[in-house]
Amino acid sequence: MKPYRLTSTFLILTLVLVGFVSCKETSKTEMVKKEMTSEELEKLSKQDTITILLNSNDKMQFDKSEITAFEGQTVILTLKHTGTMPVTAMGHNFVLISKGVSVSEFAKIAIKAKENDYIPRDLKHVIAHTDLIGGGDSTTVIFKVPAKGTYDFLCSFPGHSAIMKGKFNVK
Ligand SMILES: [Cu+2]
Repeated sequence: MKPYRLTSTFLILTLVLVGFVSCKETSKTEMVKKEMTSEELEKLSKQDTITILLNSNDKMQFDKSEITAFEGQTVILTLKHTGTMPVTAMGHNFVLISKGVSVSEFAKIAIKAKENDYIPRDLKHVIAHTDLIGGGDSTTVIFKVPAKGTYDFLCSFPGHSAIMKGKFNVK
């Protein structure tokens, strides 16, 4: 019985280790700043509708720091929270803000709108936003791409926009 038990203990240990390693591997949603090739941009510019998947995690990160779209296109943006933490502790949203306001200025306004999931009732600075979600959830927003230029996007959950922000480039 002894060698059998030893083998099964070893097997369980190995399984736990493998599980741990693969778990670590999948939770790696690091920031990827990938430049688009001219062919990719060309292809993108011809689409009426573009779909974007933006991942977020328990480490307070988006997986994109830059999004590119073309004026007049319709964007179907899905925000996914790949973590497990609840919305009250690690809530995320995607907010695309207008040019007249900076990320830090907007964050200061948004923090006062807790009752509205950190979206100010006055939407004058908001071009588009998703719902606020917790781990395991996803949410989609559909919006028209604004005029050419560079816009900012952020997560308006308190304290997150210092890291969770990026550029929305309209060509
Ligand atoms: Cu967030």
